[in-house]
Amino acid sequence: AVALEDQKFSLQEVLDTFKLCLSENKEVHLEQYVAGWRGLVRFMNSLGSVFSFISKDAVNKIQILVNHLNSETGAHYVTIQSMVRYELDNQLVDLTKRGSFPESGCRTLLRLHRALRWLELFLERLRTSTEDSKTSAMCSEAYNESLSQHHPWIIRKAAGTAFWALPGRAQFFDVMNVGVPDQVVAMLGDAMPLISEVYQVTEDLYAQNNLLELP
Ligand code: 1Q0
Repeated sequence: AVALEDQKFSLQEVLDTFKLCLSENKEVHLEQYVAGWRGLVRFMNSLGSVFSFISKDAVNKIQILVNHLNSETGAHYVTIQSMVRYELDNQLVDLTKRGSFPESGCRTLLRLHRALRWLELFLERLRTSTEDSKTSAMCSEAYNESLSQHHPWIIRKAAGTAFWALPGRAQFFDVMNVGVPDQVVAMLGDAMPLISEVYQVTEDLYAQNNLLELP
C-alpha cells in the first residue's frame, strides 16, 4: 500500500473540497472548509521550509477549529453560520479587544477567511499569467492587496522574504499536478468562482454581524 504522504498532491482535489463546503442554501460547512485548508497547507509544505512559519500558523488555526468541532458543543460548529450564531448568542467572542476568548471560532476563522482572499487574488493572477510572469510578484501583489493590511510590519517583512523563495511559474504548475499549463488554467477557471463564492458568503455573514475587525 502507498502511504498517504507519498501520494502526489493534486490541487484539483483541494479545490474540490472547497466546492463541497458550500451547501445549496449557501451554508458553509466547517469540516470541509477546514479540509480544504489542510490540503493547501500540504501544498505549501511541499514548496519548502521557508514557508513553515506560515503553515505553522495555518495549522494552529485549523486545529483550533477542529477542536471546536470535536468538543461537546461541536454540533453548533457544523456550519460557519451556526458557529457565529452560537458564539455571539453565548458571548463567546472578544468583540473589541483580546480577552477571555483568544480561541473563539469567529476570530480564528476570520484569519483563514482573510487568507482566502489572498488565495483568490493570487490564483486569479496565476490563471491570467503568461510564461514569463513571476510567481513571487503575483504572490506579493495579491498579499499587498489583502492580508498584509491585517499584519504588522515584522510579519509583512517575513512574508515578503518568503515569497522570493517561491518556485517559478513552470515548476509551480508542475507541483500543482493538474496537467499541462492549459489544463491548469482551465482548472483554475472552474475553481475560481467557487472560491469567490465561499469567500463572499463568509464576508457577508461577518459584515452583517460586525465581525470583520475581531481582535
Ligand atoms: C505559497 C505561498 C504562500 C503564501 C501565503 C501568504 C500568506 C502570508 C501570511 C504570512 C503570515 C503568517 C504568520 C502568522 C500570522 C498571524 O499573525 C496572522 C494573524 O493571526 P493572529 O492569531 O496573530 O491574529 N495569521 C494569519 O493571517 C493567517 C495566515 C494563514 C495563511 C495560510 C496560508 C495557507 C496557504 C496556502 C498556500 C496555498 C498555495 C497556493 C497555491 C495554490 C495552488 C496554486
